[in-house]
Amino acid sequence: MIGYAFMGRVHSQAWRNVAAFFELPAKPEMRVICGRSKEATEAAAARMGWAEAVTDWREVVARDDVDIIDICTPGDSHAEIAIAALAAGKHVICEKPLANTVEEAIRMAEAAARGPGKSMVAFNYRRVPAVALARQLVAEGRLGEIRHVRAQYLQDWIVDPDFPLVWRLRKDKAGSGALGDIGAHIIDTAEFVTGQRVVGVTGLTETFVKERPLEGGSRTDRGTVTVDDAALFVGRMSGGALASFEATRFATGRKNALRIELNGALGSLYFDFEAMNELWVSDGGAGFTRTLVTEPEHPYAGAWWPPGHGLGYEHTFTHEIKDFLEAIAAGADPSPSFADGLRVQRVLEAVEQSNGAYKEIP
Ligand code: 4PW
Repeated sequence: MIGYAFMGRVHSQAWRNVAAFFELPAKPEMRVICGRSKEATEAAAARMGWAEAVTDWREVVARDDVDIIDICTPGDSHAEIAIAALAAGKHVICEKPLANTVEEAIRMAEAAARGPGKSMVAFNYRRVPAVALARQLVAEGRLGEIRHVRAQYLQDWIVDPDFPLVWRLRKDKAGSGALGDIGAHIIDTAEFVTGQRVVGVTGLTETFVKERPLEGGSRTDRGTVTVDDAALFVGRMSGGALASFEATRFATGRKNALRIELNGALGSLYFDFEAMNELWVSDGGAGFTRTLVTEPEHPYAGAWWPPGHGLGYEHTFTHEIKDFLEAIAAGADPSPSFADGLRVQRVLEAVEQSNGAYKEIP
């Protein structure tokens, strides 16, 4: 694993626990974790269950006793690490968004297509049982032809103008702001649940707080925010649906509200990650009915607790690692692929470039 911060921690717990809950074709061994600070990486290895800690990712990629590379670094290093790992014959799982630019994502998708290693981009919300169930209902035709996709990802962790200029607020590290960090998730969720692709978009982005305190500096020591705080865009899906997307870190009171609502000719469904064990479905009659997605026959749910006991954010990563390992063992292509990640990247770029199509109302 390369990286040990937020994503490193949540991926680590997935690698640690996956074989305890799922029957797997092979049991992962947590061989080595890599980070820039020796001391912090050693502490992370001890805490999270990695056998060794190193500070040079090239050393990890070159090792014969490593089969899989898990990239949990900021976006500016995804392309270099993933392409080197694939060239060394490793399987690669990479955090989202796949890259910081379309050009990088193209090179990553090309490297993935060359193989022989398998690769996956970590859009973990596909592995929420309720989201996977939503996809099943759409595929079974329960909603009929889909007319509307309404997707939102609402957070509020940077509402305070004195929140520091962390890497997620720097274009050189993160590529974009709310757009790529959380907008990428709702693009993928919309495509996954509907089975349709986003084929065109127009959108707006805004940076509300233009300068923030530098990390580790005083409150008066401020730097420029180089990414968007919020992004709104509308688009068309390949099956004819109209879609709207909203990604913001300024939705005061909303912590991690990834929401999607679909309206079809026969019915609708609604999901909100802040109540992630629930799926709301309407057959077109009076309102929506709640399904608690914790029954053994629901996607992934049978491996865990008795009905009603519920799952959390971390389980989505365990499901992701399980699916990745199964695909590798079967010689199949994991999903979502780097090619899927590239497509999302193209949507993000199109949103950023589309401001020209916006007409101001006098
Ligand atoms: O991938 C997303 C992150 O980059 C996460 O799921 C939530 O939003 C938590 O942090 C950001």
